[in-house]
Amino acid sequence: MQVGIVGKPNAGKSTFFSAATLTIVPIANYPFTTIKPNRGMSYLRTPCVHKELGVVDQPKNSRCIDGERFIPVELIDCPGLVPGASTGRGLGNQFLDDLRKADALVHVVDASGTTDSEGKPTEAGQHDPMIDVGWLEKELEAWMFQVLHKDWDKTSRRPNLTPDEIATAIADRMSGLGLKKFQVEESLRLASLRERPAQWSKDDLMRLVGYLRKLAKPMLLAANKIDLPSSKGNMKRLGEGGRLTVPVSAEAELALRRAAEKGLISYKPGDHDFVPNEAGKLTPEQKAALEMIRKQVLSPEGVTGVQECINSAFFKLLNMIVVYPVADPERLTDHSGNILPDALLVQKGSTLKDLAMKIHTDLGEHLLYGINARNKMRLGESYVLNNGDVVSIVSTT
Ligand SMILES: Nc1nc2c(ncn2[C@@H]2O[C@H](COP(=O)(O)OP(=O)(O)O)[C@@H](O)[C@H]2O)c(=O)[nH]1
Ligand SMILES: [Mg+2]
Repeated sequence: MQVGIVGKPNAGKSTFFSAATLTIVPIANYPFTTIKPNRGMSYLRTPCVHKELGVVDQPKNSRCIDGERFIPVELIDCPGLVPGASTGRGLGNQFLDDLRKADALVHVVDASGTTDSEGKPTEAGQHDPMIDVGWLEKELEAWMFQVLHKDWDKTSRRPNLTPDEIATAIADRMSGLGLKKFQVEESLRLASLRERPAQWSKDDLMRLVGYLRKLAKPMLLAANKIDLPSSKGNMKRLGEGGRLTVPVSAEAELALRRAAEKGLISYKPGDHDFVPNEAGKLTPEQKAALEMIRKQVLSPEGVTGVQECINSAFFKLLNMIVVYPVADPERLTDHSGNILPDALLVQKGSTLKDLAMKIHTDLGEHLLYGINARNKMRLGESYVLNNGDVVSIVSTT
């Protein structure tokens, strides 16, 4: 699963991306250097189960710091969008390739209103960030509509199309944008479109595309530049309309991570505060800058919001949960004796069988049963996993 960072120029996408992918502690098995210029690894942060289970863990695929598990995830910094991008303005279609790969989107909005729709500076607070939310969603839908509409006459006029054939045809057409057939089926249902597609109006198709966007590219708003005073008034309105909205200061998070990387402060992504390591090491300027972050962001907001965006994208938009597979349910180890080595992300609703298949198809195909490491109860292959489950998988191999 990958999350794309989208928004207009100068909203703070690259600052957000740099902050989110600046890793304070490397994880050996992962290439933490940026994968491609606009790709990088970030972490999810979740309370680790090791304390509750009374063990000291030896994580392999993730890291555990002060009882918090940090699990690697992939981020894409998408090129900036401007109104009319779907008709070729700005970078135009270059965006589509990144969009295709993203399973969910973080829309970085300049909540301070200090840049216009094109990202050019305006007087503080002059631009209404709600306008940016509206046009960006419209642009995404315009793109999807173009893809769907291409060859639509030919597709829709095929005789005697069943609802299933309609869904297949649309899913095939839209597969380039990463849409899945089940998402198409759900969108058709929500749009009350079933049969005779040749008779669907443009409005019908636009309605369909609206649902497709929400299902296939779920999005949250990162209301950025919350450190600027003009953001405060806009925050409330951004939250209206039911969109998941997180107040963010990408710049504050970047500064905190850089200071932590240099060993100047103790700070983990998502912490409510930082602790200067040796006060003497901080220059007066650095000290003042960090105090400012505390005063403008951490004290009033609680956190910088970057970690919350990453967590929300995976846990809320993509409905992921964390499970800990182990080979030995008594000692909670893998075959090499590492305690709670892996924290895996799976979709809510996944079964034990799904987990086994994800770890290895061989394990999935030869699955006998599972063991819940907490109570040593046996689990059938259709057992639905819960967040924080520690399970051992027993197979014939
Ligand atoms: N005050 C403030 N400025 C920010 C914040 N995040 C980014 N910026 C500034 O906004 C400008 C554009 O940022 P950038 O990340 O390059 O935007 P992008 O074009 O969307 O990638 C830069 O001058 C950043 O320093 C923030 O949280 N607060
Ligand atoms: Mg940028």
